[in-house]
Amino acid sequence: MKHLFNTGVETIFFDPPVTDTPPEADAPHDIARPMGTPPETLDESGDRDAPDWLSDGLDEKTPPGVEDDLSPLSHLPDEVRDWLFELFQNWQMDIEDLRPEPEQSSALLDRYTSNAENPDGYNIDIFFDGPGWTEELQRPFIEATEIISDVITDGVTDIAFTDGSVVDDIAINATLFSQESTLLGSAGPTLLRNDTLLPILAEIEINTANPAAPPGSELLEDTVLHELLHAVGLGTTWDTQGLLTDIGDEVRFVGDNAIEAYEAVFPQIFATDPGFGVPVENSTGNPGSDRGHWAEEVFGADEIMTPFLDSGEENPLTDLSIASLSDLGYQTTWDDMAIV
Ligand SMILES: [Ca+2]
Ligand SMILES: [Ca+2]
Ligand SMILES: [Ca+2]
Ligand SMILES: [Ca+2]
Ligand SMILES: [Zn+2]
Repeated sequence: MKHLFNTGVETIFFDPPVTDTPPEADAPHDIARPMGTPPETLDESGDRDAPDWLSDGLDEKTPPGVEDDLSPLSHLPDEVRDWLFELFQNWQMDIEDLRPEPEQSSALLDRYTSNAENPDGYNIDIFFDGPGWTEELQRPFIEATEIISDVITDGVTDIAFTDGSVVDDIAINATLFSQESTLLGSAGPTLLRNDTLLPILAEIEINTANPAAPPGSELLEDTVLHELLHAVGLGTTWDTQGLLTDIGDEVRFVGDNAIEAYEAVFPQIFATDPGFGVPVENSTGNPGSDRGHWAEEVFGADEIMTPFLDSGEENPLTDLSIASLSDLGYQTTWDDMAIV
């Protein structure tokens, strides 16, 4: 497990739009962000508090028995409200004029839970932390968490912290940063379940100043999905789970489901591959990219979990990645297909 700590938090780079050229073997290190903490596992006693972003976020929920006052004037001081009502009565003003613009109301979220209508499913609780959030930036997170809740079909064990916070399946802290560079983002679990090694907590950071991936762009959407997949363990807990094999300089993913999907989704590549297992990236020289992605040289723009995302390409989430989630221990749509 000498590389155990390399995949805790990863970094991905954007390759220039004129691609087809393989990415630089030595990705420039000055655009790599400092690596975060490697994932820890919860100890047997489970004896720890939740991080502040989680417990604070939960505290913001309406306490039991207190109803939200949804009156459009409820946020105003009493005397202002009285004055407005007086105006309304005297001048027969339309109450609609006093309502805040719908756009400005509260579409901006502090927190979002995917697949909320099905608590038995895999629910991602994402906390939008720190400055800079807009609806446009939250939208791809909502979409990507719903995609993952669709492909991971069952929930996993609940985890209770000593301060009372409970994580149903996973809680993710999402922040933004702004760095005019080719960096897209980074993500990884920070706490794993001690038995299954499935993530309890994760962090994700997205760069909003990459000129190739501005807010609203498809590349940023792909980035968010890519990073969220890392947050649930894809690429980030492979080593921890013993799913990688080294053959010389080559690294292969040896989970049964992913190997089956490799043959099913990429038959031509599979047929000419003399090696065993799915080719894993090990040539970027960046500890955030190596050992935590499918090989760029092999899968190019045909898989979202390669270390470089391609502008103007679909960068699809394929059954290869979904099957690898089964190898981590999730129940997925790949299992459902395999049963048939
Ligand atoms: Ca659940
Ligand atoms: Ca659960
Ligand atoms: Ca790629
Ligand atoms: Ca895409
Ligand atoms: Zn990545």
